[in-house]
Amino acid sequence: MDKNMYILLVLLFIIVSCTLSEPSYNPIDKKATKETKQLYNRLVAIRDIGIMVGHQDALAYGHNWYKEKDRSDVKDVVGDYPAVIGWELGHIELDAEFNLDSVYFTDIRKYIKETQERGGITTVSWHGDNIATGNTSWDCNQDTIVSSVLPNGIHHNEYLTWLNRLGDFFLSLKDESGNFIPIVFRMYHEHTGGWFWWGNKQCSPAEYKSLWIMTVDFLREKGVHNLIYAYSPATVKSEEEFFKRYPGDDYVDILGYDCYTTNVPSVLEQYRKDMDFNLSIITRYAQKSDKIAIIGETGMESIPNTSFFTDELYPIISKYNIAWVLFWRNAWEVDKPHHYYIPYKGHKSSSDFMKFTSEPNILMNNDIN
Ligand code: BMA
Repeated sequence: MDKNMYILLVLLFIIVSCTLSEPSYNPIDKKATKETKQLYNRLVAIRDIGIMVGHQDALAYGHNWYKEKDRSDVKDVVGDYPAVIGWELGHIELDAEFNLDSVYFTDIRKYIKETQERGGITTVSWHGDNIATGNTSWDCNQDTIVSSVLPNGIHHNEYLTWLNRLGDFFLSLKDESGNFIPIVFRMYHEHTGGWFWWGNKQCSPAEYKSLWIMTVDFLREKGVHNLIYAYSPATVKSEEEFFKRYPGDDYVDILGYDCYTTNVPSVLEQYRKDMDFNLSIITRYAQKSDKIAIIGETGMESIPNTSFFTDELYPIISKYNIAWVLFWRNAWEVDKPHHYYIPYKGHKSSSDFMKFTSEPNILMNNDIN
C-alpha cells in the first residue's frame, strides 16, 4: 500500500477513535484533564497503526546550529517535523532560566505550544541535580540521596520546593484557549542502571517506588492533571528486573526503556537481542494492562552505519505495537561534534533515515494529523 493511502486510513481511524463520545482508555490520573484523556486515547489509536518518530530537543537546536526559527535537523532531512518531541527539564528545580543543555525554559514552553498547535506530541525527561552535593544527576558518590528526599529525610522539605517548581512549569503549559497542554512525563529514567542518583545501586526498590509515588502524589495534590507518566528503565535482562522497581499500575501510564548501540558488531548484536527482549516485555504488559509501550530513548551516536535505521532498527521495532521511538539529541555544543543520533542534511546516513521515515508504519508529524 502506498504511504498516502496508508496515512489516509490512519487519519480516518484516529478521527473515529477521537470522536467517540467517551474515551475508552483512562490515564492513571482520575482527575486528568479532558485534553489529557484525549491524548492518551490518541496514543492508543496511533500505537495500533504505526510508530511515531521522536527526537529530543528537535526544535531548539541541531548539529551545528542553535535556535533558528522553524528549523529541525529531522525536517532538514525529510521535510517534516518529528511526531514526538522530547525536552529536558534538568535545572527547572533550581529555578534556573535555562536547562542543563542551555535551552531556555521560556523557549521550551513556546516550543511545546507550537508542537501542540501542529498536532504533535511532547514528552519531557528530568535530569534533576543531586540535592545533597549540588552536582549533576550523575553524581552517584552517595547512596542515600533517594532516602534523604523521602518523608522524614533530611532533604525532604527542600526536595518538595524542587517538585513545586517542576509542577509550576507543568501548570504554565497552556494553549490559546487557556487549556493545559497535555504532555508525557518520563521521570527517574534508566533507574535499572547505576549512573543516576535514583539508580539501582543508589537506592532499594522500595525507596525508588516511594520516590516515584511521592512525586506523582505531590504533583496531583498541587493540581497538575495534564501529565501522562512514563516508566523507562535501561534495558533489563529479565522481566523480574523490569518490574522489581515498578511503582504499580496505578502510577504508570506508559512503559518503555532506553537502549543505545554503537557500530561495533558485538554491541550491535547485543542491541538486537536487548531490543527484542525488552520490546516483548513492555508490549505484552502494555497490552494486558491497557497501557502504552514506547522506546524512551535510542540511537547510534554519529550513525556511522549507513543502514542503521532500515536494516537494524526497523526490522526489530516494526514487529511490535509501540507508540513511538525517540532518538536522542543532536548536540549543538562545539565540544560535542559527534553527539547526534539523527543524520543532519548531507550526512552519509540521511538517505537511510529518509527511507526509514517513508515506511508506511513510521509516522512523522504530518502523518498523524
Ligand atoms: C545526555 C547527554 C548530555 C545531556 C543529557 C541531558 O545523554 O546528551 O550531553 O546533557 O543527556 O540532556
